[in-house]
Amino acid sequence: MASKTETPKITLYTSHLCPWAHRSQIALRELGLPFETVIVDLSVPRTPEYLKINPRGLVPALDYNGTIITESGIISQFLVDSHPSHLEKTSSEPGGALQRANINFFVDTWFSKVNSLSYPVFKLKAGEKEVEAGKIVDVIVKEIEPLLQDAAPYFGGSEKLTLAEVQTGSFILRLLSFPKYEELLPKSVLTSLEARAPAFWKWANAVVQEKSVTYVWDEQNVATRTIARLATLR
Ligand SMILES: N[C@@H](CCC(=O)N[C@@H](CS)C(=O)NCC(=O)O)C(=O)O
Repeated sequence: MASKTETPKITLYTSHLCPWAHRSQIALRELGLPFETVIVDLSVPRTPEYLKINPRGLVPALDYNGTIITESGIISQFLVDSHPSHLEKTSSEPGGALQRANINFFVDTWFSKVNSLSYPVFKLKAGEKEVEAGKIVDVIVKEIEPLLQDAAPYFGGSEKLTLAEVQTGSFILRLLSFPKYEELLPKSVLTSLEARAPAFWKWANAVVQEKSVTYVWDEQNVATRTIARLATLR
């Protein structure tokens, strides 16, 4: 592998529809690393070539100087560890171990408590979502809001994005965009979050303004395809 100062040769296997792959896109752009993009068409079976790259057949997969790394959370952490930056301190820097623990706790809380509630709500029919969507808001108020009290505007008082936003940003985009489509989430999610989780609301709205978060985001396309896919599941 290249030393930290050399520019690595990177290829990202991705789909711009996938929130997990989107995490890698955010990390690479925020680190300013040049990379090639290979779009994997998820609407057809994976090719034997791609299954050699990622035997699980999932995106994202990262080729970093010829070594393949998979699983989006691990890819982001690897990139951040290989290229020290504003995204996260190293564990040996003063305050680094604690910052890393705090970011890990935030990301773990988002995925274990909030994100896990989202897909069951998407799958319900429009008109049946209000109560279950309210539970997403309740969990954000209880679990996430206290962790963002010092956001300025980003996690832990950071002026710039951190690994916390890299790992969650693509899901924040969806949470703030999907209430525009009643087949996905009710509009009340937004009004409730603004009223009941002001720190989250301010933070989330800053996250979705960032170019590194939005540069591969095509809201209309993602929403339309998600609605179509959910219709086949019901
Ligand atoms: N845990 C994996 C999840 C990746 C994942 O679920 N990717 C989806 C697209 S969003 C995928 O590749 N699905 C394969 C398919 O739809 O056939 C990660 O974080 O990288």
